[in-house]
Amino acid sequence: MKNIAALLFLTFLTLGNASAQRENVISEESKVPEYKLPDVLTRFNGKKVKSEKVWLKKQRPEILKVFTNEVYGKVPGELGISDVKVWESSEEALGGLARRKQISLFFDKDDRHLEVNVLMYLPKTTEKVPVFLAYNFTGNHAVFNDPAIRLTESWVANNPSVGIINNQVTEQSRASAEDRWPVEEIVKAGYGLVAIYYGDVDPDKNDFSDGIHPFFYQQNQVSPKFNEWGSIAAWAWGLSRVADYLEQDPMVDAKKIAVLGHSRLGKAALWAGAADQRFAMVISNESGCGGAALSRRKFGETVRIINTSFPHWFCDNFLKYNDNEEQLPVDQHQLLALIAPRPLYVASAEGDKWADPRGEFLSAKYASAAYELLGLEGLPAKEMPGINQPVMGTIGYHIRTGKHDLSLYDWQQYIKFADKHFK
Ligand code: GTR
Repeated sequence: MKNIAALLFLTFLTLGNASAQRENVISEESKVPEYKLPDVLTRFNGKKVKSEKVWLKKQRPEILKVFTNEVYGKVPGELGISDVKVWESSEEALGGLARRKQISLFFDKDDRHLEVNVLMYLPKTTEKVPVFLAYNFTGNHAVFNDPAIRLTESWVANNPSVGIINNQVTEQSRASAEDRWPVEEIVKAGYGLVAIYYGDVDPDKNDFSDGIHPFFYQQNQVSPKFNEWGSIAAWAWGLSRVADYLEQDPMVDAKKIAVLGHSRLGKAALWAGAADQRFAMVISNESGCGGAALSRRKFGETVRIINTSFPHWFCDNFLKYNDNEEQLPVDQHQLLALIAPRPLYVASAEGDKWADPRGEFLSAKYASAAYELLGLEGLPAKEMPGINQPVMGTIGYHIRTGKHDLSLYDWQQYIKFADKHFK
């Protein structure tokens, strides 16, 4: 029952505002316009990138700057963790299989305070463990059926069918997203799961008076400047702050953090991985437009559609590219190239046309040039692999059967990919 309710809610989220604009949406390959992608190894001044040094010192920073100013927006200042509170820890989670730890990270500036709750399940070993770090959509209590998990007190989008009323969760909300988080499999495979709720950092609504954004406002400022961060960059910033904490946690191997996200949170994971090279692995689960998918294909969700449905996700400069993707100095394969040389996994689903699976695959394929320049195998597939036939080089990719979701199958591939690169 809970699952059906959660599915209806997600369908609502996905169809939401965008449905009105879907009439002209491209959903057949034959309708994709001709397009020319910027080459990953050609600089904006036209010169070719031929060495690792030029990639690292020139091309990578230049591409990063364009994504910062034109797409996601720059973080306007610095703010570290003011305080850490440990709520509880237990050696008896999952029937004694795992450690559970719940902490809060506090951020303070002037009279503003922000609290980010972190839930961790870790394998019980004396060694530091590699972890998957991932945002969830409705709070940590939704991730796993464990009465010890604190209910989030943050604003959450209403969904009465899982007990979210007046933007507050209730006991009924517990474990409502458990299908997405195979905690036991993750822990048994030797990985920790570090779960955070994205709304702790910035509630997902077109309102810049809440979350982290106002911490950096100058006098009388009420929203970020045209080249400053939208919500995706704020969520990415939050992932980096959690990484700051993980670097101090004696149980975690902070050199092995795989940052993972589904859908809009996949966009945030990719941007976090691009902007912060401490993330040793990046996993994009069906991140689509503004994530792994190529914008110039205009297949499924387009720049105009996403900017209209979610005006708060990107920086205001990104509006210039509504129906004007060709003028974007970059495309999303260059975002993926920014992850090099670190392992990157891009996943699609057959039933998730909105996210343009082929555009996600091609993006991963064209990002490979950066990996190859650095002496690594990029994506070991020239053509799109068949359904449920994952490929794994330093870039991994799969398209699975099923709908837009984060499934056990997806996790099984991510665990294999982590085994390949972390063990
Ligand atoms: C959709 C949006 C997508 C994707 C998805 C999600 O409505 O169009 O870009 O982010 O939401 O996050 O579930």
